[in-house]
Amino acid sequence: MARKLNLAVAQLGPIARAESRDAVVVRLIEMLKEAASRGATFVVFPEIALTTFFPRWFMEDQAEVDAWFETEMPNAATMPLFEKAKALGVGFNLGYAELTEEDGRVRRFNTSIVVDTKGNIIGKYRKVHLPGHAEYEAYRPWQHLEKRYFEPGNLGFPVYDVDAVKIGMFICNDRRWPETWRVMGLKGAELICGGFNTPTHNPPVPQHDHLNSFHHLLSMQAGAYQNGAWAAAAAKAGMEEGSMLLGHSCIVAPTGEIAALAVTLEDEVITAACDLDACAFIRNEIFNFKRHRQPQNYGLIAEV
Ligand code: ING
Repeated sequence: MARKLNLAVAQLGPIARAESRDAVVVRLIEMLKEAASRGATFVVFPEIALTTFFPRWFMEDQAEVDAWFETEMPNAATMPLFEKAKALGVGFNLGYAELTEEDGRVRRFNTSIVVDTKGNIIGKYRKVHLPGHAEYEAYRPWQHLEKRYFEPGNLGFPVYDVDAVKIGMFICNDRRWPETWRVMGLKGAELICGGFNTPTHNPPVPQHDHLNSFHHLLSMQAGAYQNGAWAAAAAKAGMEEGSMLLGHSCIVAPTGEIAALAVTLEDEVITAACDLDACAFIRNEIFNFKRHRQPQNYGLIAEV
């Protein structure tokens, strides 16, 4: 009997700067219900899913910056989502901006969590690869200040057992880095998932704007295939406060084939019946790490 995971990806359309977390959570719950109606038991939500993508603005007042962060999870705004998911028996992956205190100091991360079908937070990931810049750059039509507002993640690339499925997370830019995928592949991830906010115009290299979707899908399909894992990415899509964000939320099979693809730039649920046993055809043969890898040649990859 094949081990099946009925998986959904919930793509968000634009979130206005003034849109409240409560209003966004209503949208998330609508998609959660749609996913459950199609039999999904796990839903992938976008990166920084509760608010607009605030790193597009230069802010100097720390209180103004911190208003975009969550200091606890769940909290008043997200509790309805956790409760509805538990009631429907659906787990989920959710991205948000995390403000916390660790080692005696305030820390700020671009974070995501995996929650099981009973509403328990099983694990957390903090975005390792922060794109963009830390200071105001006047030439840009919008900023991309993740290096200003977040620290690089300090949790590595964990893989968690979520209702008996091995799930690892990336966040946005992480998906472009093969190291992200390989670490989780080596840990036996069966599903590698996460959200993204990808402007279709990248000011430093506009020559590649027309390749935006290609690079996104190339990264997802390569990562899935080269590690024999199912992969899923949830976009925050559409024209958000003047910045057109890529859609193409997707579910990719361990073969690298696209199993589901979003076709709008709005709130949209895509689903796939993921045969987790399909990972084995890749993991036991072409990418049988034990039999084929030669790590004594790879040291340079992990050097600082
Ligand atoms: N966003 C983008 C991403 O890596 C980016 C940054 C935009 C990279 C356009 C390349 C081109 O998908 C985030 N949030 O990481």
